[in-house]
Amino acid sequence: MRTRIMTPLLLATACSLAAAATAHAAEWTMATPYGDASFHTQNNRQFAQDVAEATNGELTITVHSGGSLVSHGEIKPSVRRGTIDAGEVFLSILSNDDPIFEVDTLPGVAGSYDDAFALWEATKPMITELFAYEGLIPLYAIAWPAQGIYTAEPLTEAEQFEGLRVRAPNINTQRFVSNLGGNPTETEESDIPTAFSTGRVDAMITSSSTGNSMAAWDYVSDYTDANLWLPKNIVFISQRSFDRLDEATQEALMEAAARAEERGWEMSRENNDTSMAALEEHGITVSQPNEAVAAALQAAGDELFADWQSRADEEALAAIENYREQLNN
Ligand code: PCA
Repeated sequence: MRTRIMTPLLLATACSLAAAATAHAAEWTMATPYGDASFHTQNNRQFAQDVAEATNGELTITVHSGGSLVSHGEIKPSVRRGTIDAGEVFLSILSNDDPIFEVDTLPGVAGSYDDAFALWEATKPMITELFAYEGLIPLYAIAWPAQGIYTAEPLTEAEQFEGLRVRAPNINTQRFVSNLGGNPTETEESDIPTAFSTGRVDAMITSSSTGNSMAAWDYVSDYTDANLWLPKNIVFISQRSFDRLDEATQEALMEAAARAEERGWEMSRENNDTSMAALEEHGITVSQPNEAVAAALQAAGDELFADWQSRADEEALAAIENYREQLNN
């Protein structure tokens, strides 16, 4: 019987092969502002696991949640610079770069999951092109459940918005609050508990999902399910990081991304159901806006849309037109 003892030469070859394999495997970092309780983060972790499995460890992605690695506003610049390889942001925080990024926070455009997905499909080419200018590749975008209003009292009259300090997740929602007569404050999701406990805000606009993961019942008593809009998160990577991967790994990554998008929209729907139930279980009164409140929301929304139209360029306006035509067919 031959022994398995390696000659020095064989040993050297084996070692250098192992070294080559190690040098080859890519280790990526991904930053998200959302915490571990968020279905978006859970989906991202599943995506990372799928990628590692599909590539036999050739590409591993470590997801840093809750803004622990990079703050929300710094995520896109960091991926652009190559400090990190991948990131997730609330798409509409990019509205200063281009108004197309905030179409999913406009009332009356897409008020259901199906419409929100159609809106994503209609705007994806333009968004992909804008990201490409910055050396970025979008991987997937996923809607949050519809946005509603959390208050510490039942919301029965439009006048209640006067002077109300309302936490909002982006500039557009802040404009909406101002149109209603309220005082908006932009606050990151992870800072919601502090904003309430230090008395900085009285109310907030967000989804059932964030209300649930941030334990809204500790601060407010009512959720007005106003179905304002279904805003999205977008996950993207650095083109440079992508180009360093071999073709098979690139393909596996894109396939896992397509699956993550499909799974994410499903998770969002399910999360809306479980979150609504959790809000009620914890004593939050969930209701639809009454006529007076609905009329005020509509008026504030119309103003918001008109303002967006005045800022949007022809390509963005055409994307919305296209989307509306497709809905009608
Ligand atoms: N949750 C995030 C974005 C929209 C949502 O539903 C937030 O409120 O910050």
